Amino acid sequence: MLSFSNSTDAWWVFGGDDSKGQDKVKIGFLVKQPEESWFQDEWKYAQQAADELGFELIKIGASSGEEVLSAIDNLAAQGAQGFVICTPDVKLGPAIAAKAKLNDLKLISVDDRFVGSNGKLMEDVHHVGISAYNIGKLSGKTLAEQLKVRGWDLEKVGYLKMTYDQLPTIAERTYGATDVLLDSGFPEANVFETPMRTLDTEGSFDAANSAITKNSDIEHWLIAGGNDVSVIGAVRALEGQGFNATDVIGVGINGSNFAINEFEKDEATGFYATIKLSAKAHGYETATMMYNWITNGEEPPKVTWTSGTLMNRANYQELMN
Ligand code: FCA
Repeated sequence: MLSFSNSTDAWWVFGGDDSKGQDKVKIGFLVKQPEESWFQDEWKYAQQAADELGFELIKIGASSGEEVLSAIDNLAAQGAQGFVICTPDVKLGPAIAAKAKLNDLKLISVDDRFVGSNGKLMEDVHHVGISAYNIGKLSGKTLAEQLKVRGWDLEKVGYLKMTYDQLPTIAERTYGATDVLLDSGFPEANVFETPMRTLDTEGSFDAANSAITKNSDIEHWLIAGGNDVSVIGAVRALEGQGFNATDVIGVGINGSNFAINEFEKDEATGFYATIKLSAKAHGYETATMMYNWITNGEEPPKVTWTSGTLMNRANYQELMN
């Protein structure tokens, strides 16, 4: 019993079972930076799970504590049974967990693990995250190998370590990269700690700009950061000061559209490679875990760690799907 409405270009279903709509499983998926392509990918894959399993996915961008807490109330009011969240601030963990409990909503954190009021990770909240230190090491290994290929005089090479230490998963990534680079013989004196005020391209651009200006004797640059935007901003800052692909090796993490855009440019940029993470595991699988938990009482593992793969101009097309 379907009728088509020309005016809205939509299909309307009549005579359906009303109670069905109410019984439908509803799952929220909250992300801290909806403008970042990583989170758009997570949503895309979560939606794929929703379409396959027949639940309703409620996507919410929440970039402050206030937004997160009111979104949780809102989900409860809409009759959702659970949500997956990448929080805008890991210290909101206790407040988010309390609000979820109060509203009888199941909770899985993704990407950024909650930190309790005692400063420790909240291990009782189910979590899916990346093996941050190991992924950072892969980024450092890539930098070290490419540095050898270039054969630069190490005295003239600066390393922009783009940091954002308030987020543990990001800190572990940059530490992993730096440890491998130093182990490979890179001089400690040429490591430039470059703290970003915000975890986005602008934050990276601003932080890198001041580091580059202060070190005008440097001729070649390496860049590592916790994610792609942390490296892309620095690549743009270096371009602005006359350094291009021949003198810059930047390695990001995420491997979503921001990185692909770099690889698709006709001319190579200083964004040499990225470590591609599995947005599918973080979107499709977290949403599926939540669905199985709600519908079959199947509790997900307390913690799941995912890995990454090196992606560059040579293999990105193959790895895209
Ligand atoms: C954090 C970062 C994202 C992504 C994710 C796996 O949330 O901010 O860019 O790397 O971890």
